[in-house]
Amino acid sequence: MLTTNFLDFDFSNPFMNASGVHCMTTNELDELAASNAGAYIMKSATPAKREGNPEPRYFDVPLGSINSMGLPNLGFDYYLEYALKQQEKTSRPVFFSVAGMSVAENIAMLKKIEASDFKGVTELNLSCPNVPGKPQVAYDFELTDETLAQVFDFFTKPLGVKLPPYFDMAHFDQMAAILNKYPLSYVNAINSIGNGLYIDTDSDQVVIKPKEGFGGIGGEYVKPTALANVRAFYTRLKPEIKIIGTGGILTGQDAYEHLLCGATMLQVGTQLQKEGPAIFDRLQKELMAIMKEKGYKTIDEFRGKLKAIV
Ligand code: RRO
Repeated sequence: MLTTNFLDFDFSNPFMNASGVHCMTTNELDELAASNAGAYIMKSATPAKREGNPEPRYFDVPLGSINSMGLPNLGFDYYLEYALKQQEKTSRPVFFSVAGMSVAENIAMLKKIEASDFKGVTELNLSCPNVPGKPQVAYDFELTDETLAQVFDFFTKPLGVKLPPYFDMAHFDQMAAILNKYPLSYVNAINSIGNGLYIDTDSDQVVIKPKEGFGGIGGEYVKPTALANVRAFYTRLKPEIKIIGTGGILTGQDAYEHLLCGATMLQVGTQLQKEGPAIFDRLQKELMAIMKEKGYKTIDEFRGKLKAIV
């Protein structure tokens, strides 16, 4: 049984797409809605439609992927309209990702969500690594604090934040202390590891065009960093703030590890891009096989129960 209670809703299973993958158009979103994913999230929206960076801007590599999409999306209104239409058909909440290019843009979009009939979950993406000249918000602790202070002045619907990976215990401590000040519903760890470089030595060339080949890394490469971030926040955040684990989930085993670290929902990016929405059937089968072998009937029996060596 993979049923997962998250923000007072029972999802049939914890698996979702990671924002950005298979969720830009209503066509792709309809495919996710029809798949066996427990839930799905839409592409991060900006107030107006954006073309994003020049192509090629996404490249699959043997151990993962590199991308510098640059936030291409069809604009806030497109996604709001889709979500409002979907919620008429099902009680399962839609996840709405917003990624403004400034605090003012984020506040403007969140005010529209607050004022609308949207009944789903909102994810504030503070970690896009790919917009030239715009550093990731969540690497600026003061800006993150200031943004959340402004948001929670008026926002009352369920809200989570998408974080970039952190690599230092002091940063886990500092970011957790900021997040714990607010009535956040969840944190989603991690976004891609920003500004990696993949090289093709047949051509001695980079593989994506924007930013001279620098881009966000996902897939197998990032699992240990993702697990560390899930665990670090699970052990530091107040229990009301749940964790979505994202990064390096290719198999049921990877999913099991994220859950052991404390994740409640699980998002799949690179491997969904490689395999398509049928991946959700495979992941569920593989996770259930592991649980059966270990004698677990529900995820709650082992969530967060990672052991230290004593
Ligand atoms: O669109 C992108 O370039 C992008 C975004 Br907004 C993000 O949050 N993470 C990522 O790897 N790419």
